[in-house]
Amino acid sequence: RLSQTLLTGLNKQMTQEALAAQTYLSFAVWAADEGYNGIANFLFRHAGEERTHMMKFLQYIIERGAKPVIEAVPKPQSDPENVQDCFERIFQQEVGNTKGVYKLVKMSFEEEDWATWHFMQWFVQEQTEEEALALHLLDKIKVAGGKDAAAEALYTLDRDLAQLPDEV
Ligand code: OFO
Repeated sequence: RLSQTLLTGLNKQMTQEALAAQTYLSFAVWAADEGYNGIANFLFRHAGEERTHMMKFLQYIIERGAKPVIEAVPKPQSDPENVQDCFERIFQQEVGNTKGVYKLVKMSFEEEDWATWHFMQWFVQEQTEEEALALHLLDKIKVAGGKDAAAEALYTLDRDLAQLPDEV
């Protein structure tokens, strides 16, 4: 059975994933409003991924015979200043989420709860991919001129992000 400490930790991370989904959602709305429909599309899809992560935690807690608690989700951040700021904040959010994931890996290791340790490995891999993707996009934006990127470069990025393949 899950210990109370691990249950609290997993539940907290579940809420964190819900917050990540809300942040992607609110940034997607911002991008759509600014006319970046490809970026908005990418962010909307990613909001869906984060919700899937939230559900993974929820289902795992149930599977282990415990009861998840659906908490209030904090308000997402205010709108980004520009496209570079948008992806910088996304990267920071992913870094924060990775810290939460690592904490759970450490806790499950210390408790010798190998089921939870194993469950968390998927998230370790996922966070590596998500941080790499956010960094890759940030590099692209920086090469294009950062916050002063030319309209043409942003147009290309916007078009590319509309086509980026989905992954869950
Ligand atoms: Fe849930 O993977 Fe990003 O945060």
